[in-house]
Formats: sequence, structure tokens, C-alpha cells
Amino acid sequence: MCPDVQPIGEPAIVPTAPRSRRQFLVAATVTTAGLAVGACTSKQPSHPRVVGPSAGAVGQAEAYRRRPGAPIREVALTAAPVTIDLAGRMVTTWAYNGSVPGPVVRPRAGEVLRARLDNRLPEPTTIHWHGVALRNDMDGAPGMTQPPVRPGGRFTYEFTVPDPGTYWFHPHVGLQLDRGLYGPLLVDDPAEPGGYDREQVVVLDDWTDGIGPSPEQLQARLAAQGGMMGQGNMGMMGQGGPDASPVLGGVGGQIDYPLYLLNGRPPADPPTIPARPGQRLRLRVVNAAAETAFRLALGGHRLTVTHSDGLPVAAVTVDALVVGMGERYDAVVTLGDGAFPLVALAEGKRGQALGVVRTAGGARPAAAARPGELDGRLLDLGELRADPRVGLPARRPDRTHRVVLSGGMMDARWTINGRTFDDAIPLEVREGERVRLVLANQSMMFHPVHLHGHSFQVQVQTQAGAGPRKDTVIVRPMEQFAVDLLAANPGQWMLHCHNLYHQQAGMMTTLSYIR
Ligand SMILES: [Cu+2]
Repeated sequence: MCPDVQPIGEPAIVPTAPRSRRQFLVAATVTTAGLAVGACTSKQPSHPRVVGPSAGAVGQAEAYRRRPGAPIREVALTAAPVTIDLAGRMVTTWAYNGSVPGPVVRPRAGEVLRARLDNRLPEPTTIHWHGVALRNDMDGAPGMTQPPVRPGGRFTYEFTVPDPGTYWFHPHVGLQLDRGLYGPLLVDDPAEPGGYDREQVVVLDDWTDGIGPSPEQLQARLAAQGGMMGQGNMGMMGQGGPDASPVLGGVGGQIDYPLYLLNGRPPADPPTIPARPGQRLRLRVVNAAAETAFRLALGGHRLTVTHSDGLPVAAVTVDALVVGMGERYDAVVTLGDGAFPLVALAEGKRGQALGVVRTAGGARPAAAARPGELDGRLLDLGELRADPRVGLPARRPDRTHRVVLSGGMMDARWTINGRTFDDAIPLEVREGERVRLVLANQSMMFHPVHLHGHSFQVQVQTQAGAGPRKDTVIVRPMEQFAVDLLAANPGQWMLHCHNLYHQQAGMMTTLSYIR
């Protein structure tokens, strides 16, 4: 009997042959349907076996995380159509619990999050808990860790939340993320060291739903775009030119969004963040956009960056920082006296999102306010160092995978190691290994690469092993660097570009535990 291990599909495959994603899906589908018993009688004992989402090892990893008597934090999330007010314009979109962003989900580290999802959308959905090292079968990867939740259906996610920090949740199906389906997941630290007086979540988004082309129309235009670039194709950016971003090493993106939102509000109706002069404000910044990186600054202030993707770093003080899709940064500012523009410039695009940090009376900053800090000292990934509490021990990797990112704006096909997801060859690892991923961008666009279920440590050349822990990292055109992870969370995990349109066009593979 091997009820918790899924053999690889076709007996014809020799044990060492790479298996494609398609072959894995066959096995996964059979198991999901509860028909795996026959497959357990594999006649190839030496055949490497996939550690599937229902494997015993997944339950063991969860048991290791879960403390006896851990409190259960219950939340109810309903994904449904909703009408929202964007500066007086009523727009129908999809959201959680009727608001954009969705509700703040806020467990403490060590608690069990029990989140009931009711799907009142007209299409199937899932929730992915971005950045959380959770049990594989709760990861929300459709067709991989669970069947998608059908319209009218319900699914309850239940998992231990191991690490404090700033995370978020969103669907992992189709183009749903480019509507209003996202929300912050803040995991409190029972031993929070503090160092701030108040905090504010800042969720950034690029917005088209109900105002510009639909996400489906944008996807179709990207697919049909070869040869049409820069010809005024509605909703599309030109290539390069004045909109190019030196920080991102090229274009900011391909989609020219009509609006950018900060906590669900456009610049014409910015949210106010109230505080008192002299207070230390902790900003928890989440980029929930589908296709836009943001350059964030607070007029008249410097930002002391304390966390990347939820995990602590040695503090670095800058004027501005660029946040890629899926990334999070926490930064502390000591507030002056007045009303200050919190600006998130759409990097390499036109437009911006805006909030107002107000500690005193005075005029509201203009919707197009461009504080000088945006052009000041920018955070560089290479200067971040993991806090020693979360750094990986120095160790040579047991296994190295190259992750080549390629594709082009002219053919709208984006690949990892030359393959789109439907044909991808999983990156195999074994539990306990130190795994190195060499991220190599061989395309002319930046890619925020996101790994599910783990955070890796960026390997900085000047000080090997000491870079920040992250789960999403921007890889610029023609750039290459390594990230290391400890393979301590068995299962099948998505590795993909967090540009939603690149992901949908194939830029996704699997980090696949075998044994
Ligand atoms: Cu990409």
C-alpha cells in the first residue's frame, strides 16, 4: 500500500527520464478522483515517486508545524460580483466579501487559519495564500493541489500559519487576479519586537475592470500583438521609448492601465492615513497588481525597510523602493507635521496610485503629486541582508536547477526552460536538500518570479548566502542570479512569473518533491 505517494504516470518512462507536467497531471487527476489504489501497485520500486499534495509527508510537515492546542482562527470569504465606487464611477467587478481589497485576514503565527471560501462567481476559483509555508494541499493551485471550487461551491482551507509577516491571498485561476480578488494576510508575531507606533497596510493594484478593456480582451490583444506594437492598440503600451524603466531594465509592462489604486481607491479619491506628528508608522506594502511594478515614496520622508516578503532584513533607509507584482515590503517612517503624498508610481508606465498620510491640517496633495523622493535613493536588492533569525545556514547546495526565463513580446509565449506550463518538466527535489535555483532571464522584460510554499534566500555575489529571504523576486532582462531554499515543505509547488499575463501565457513550472 502506498496511499500517500503518487507514482509517475506512464510505465514506459524510464526512472531517470524527465517527466512532463502533462504526465504528472494524469497521476494527480486519478488520485483526486479517488482511484489511486490501483496505481499503488507500481512494479517499479526504483522509480522516483512524486510526493503529492495528499502524501503522508505533507501531513507530517504540518504536524511538525502545529502546536498542540493551537488556536483556530476562522474566517469566511465569499468571492462574488460586486459594484464598487472609483471616485464616483460605479464599476462592477469581482471581490471578496464585497470590498476591494478584501478583508484583512489576521492570524497570529502558530495559529491555525480556517478559511471558508464560498464561490459565488460564474466560474471556478481557488485561494492561494501567497508566501505562506503551508501544507501543500491548502495551496490553492488548481489541478495540482486541489480541484477548483465550482460556482456555488464551498471549500474550507485549514492550515497552520508558521511565520509572522505581511502576506496576501488571491485566486490562482485564469485572469481573476486582474479583477478585485485580493486581500492582505497579516500574520502577527507573538514576540513582535515593535519599533513602531502604528501601522498601515498599503495594497497597490493596476485597474482596468469595468473601465478599460476586460482582462480577457487584454489577454487576447497580447496574443494577437505580434507586429502591432506601438500602433495605438487600445490598452497596450508602446515598446521602450520614454516609458522604459532603467530600474526594471526595460519596459514597465505591455498594458497601459487606465487606473492605479491604493487600497482600492484611485488618485482622484485617495485614502487618508491618519497619524500624529513624530509617530513611527509601519507601512506594510503589498503589490497585488497583475502587470505593474510600483515605485513607492512618501513625500518629505525616508523609508526604513525592515522586511522583504514578510521576513526581516537588516534595516536599510532609502527614499523610494520598487515593488514587483506579488512582492511585499515593510518600511517604517517617522512622521513629520502635515499632509504628505504617499505615491506609488506605475514604474515604466504612465500614472500612479496615491494615498495621503495626514498628521495635521492643510491641503490635500494633488492627484498627480510627484514628490522628489521618487527620484532619490532607490532600494537595491543587492543591499538587503536577511536578519540572522531567518537566514539560511551556510551550506553548499545538494542540487541546482537552472530556471531560464524566455519569451518575447512579439509572440506572446512565455516559457521556463523553453517550455510552457502545459508541457513543463518539473524541477525535482528531495526533502531535506538545499536546493539552488539559478534564475536566468533571457528575455527583454522583467519577471517577478514567485515560488509557492517556500521562501528562498537571494544569493548575493559579494556576500554569498546573506541576501534577503523572499518568495518573489524581480529578475531583470538578461540578468542571472541564484536563490537557495531548504526543501522542507514536501509537495508539488508552483514556480511562476507573477506577471499574470506571462503566467497565463505559459511561464510556470513545478518544484516537485520526489522520493
Ligand atoms: Cu514574466
